Amino acid sequence: MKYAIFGAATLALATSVNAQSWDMPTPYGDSTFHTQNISQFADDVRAATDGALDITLHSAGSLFPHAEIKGAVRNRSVPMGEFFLSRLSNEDLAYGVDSQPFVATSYEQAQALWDAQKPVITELLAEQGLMPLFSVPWPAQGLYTNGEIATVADLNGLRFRAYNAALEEFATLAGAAPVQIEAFDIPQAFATGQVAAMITSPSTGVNSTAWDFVTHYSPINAWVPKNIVVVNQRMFDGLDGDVQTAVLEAAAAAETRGWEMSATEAETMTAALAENGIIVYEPSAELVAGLQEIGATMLGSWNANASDSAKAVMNAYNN
Ligand code: PCA
Repeated sequence: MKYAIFGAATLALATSVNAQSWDMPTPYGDSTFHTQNISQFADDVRAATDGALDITLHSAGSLFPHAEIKGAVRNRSVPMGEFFLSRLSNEDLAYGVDSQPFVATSYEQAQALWDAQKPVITELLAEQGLMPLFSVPWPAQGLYTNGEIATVADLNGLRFRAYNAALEEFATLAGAAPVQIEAFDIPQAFATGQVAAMITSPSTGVNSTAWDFVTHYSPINAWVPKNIVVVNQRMFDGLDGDVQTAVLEAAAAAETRGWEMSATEAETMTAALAENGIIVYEPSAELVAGLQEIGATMLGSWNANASDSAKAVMNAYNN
């Protein structure tokens, strides 16, 4: 048996002198545009390196649960991985700026925020031996409920699906009851009555067939949160120079392509929600005012708790 394994390894080495297989976990499912984008990234790397670096995607949290992906890359259980950037806000609020309501609400603002955030979080991640490769936003986040929501008071007491600390705070301030659920588990959570409302993108709404469990959607567009793909620096440094270049070039292409895919999805997936019977309505002025008030409260506590790094991001963004 030992000999058989040795034989297979020798054969693989013979094919390409330094051929490497890398596993890459993501929490999101195969139909998610982010997953399609990183799948293209893996294809690009494979093609550009003649198969010397073969990245295998493990979607929907199949290799590591979302909460463990960053740590798995850090301790080199896997060389690279994707996760929701603002989930790291418990380490430093610099990671969470994109999930603060009404700070950056359009793609243009999201891009300016990423420009401000990138150097700061690159430094923070470097302290953990991690290097960001690319970051791509979800479409702006909207409100899914049963029945129309006219004011914040209508959210009172609703069991509300959350995906990070900021959304949990938002739901709590709206008088709702937040429950943390991974994107992939949304249909199940609604079907079993764990939750009755959520804020997420039109993409995730469509990917989870939201029309099966809610009737209404309002594009409140209060924030544009991002995924990030990181690589373990030591693993990256161990690659041949031309392979490193191929990875960085494919990463830059993936970031550009991902932002374009996201903008397209904002349109097409909102239309798909309506086509599948969901009533899409503009939020009332009163609802927007109530949500903005929650955003202002959250920004107050964010400012009170922000590290120097977090403040540096916000200052760079605002100036
Ligand atoms: N979809 C992911 C993160 C933000 C989004 O639009 C989710 O709902 O978990």
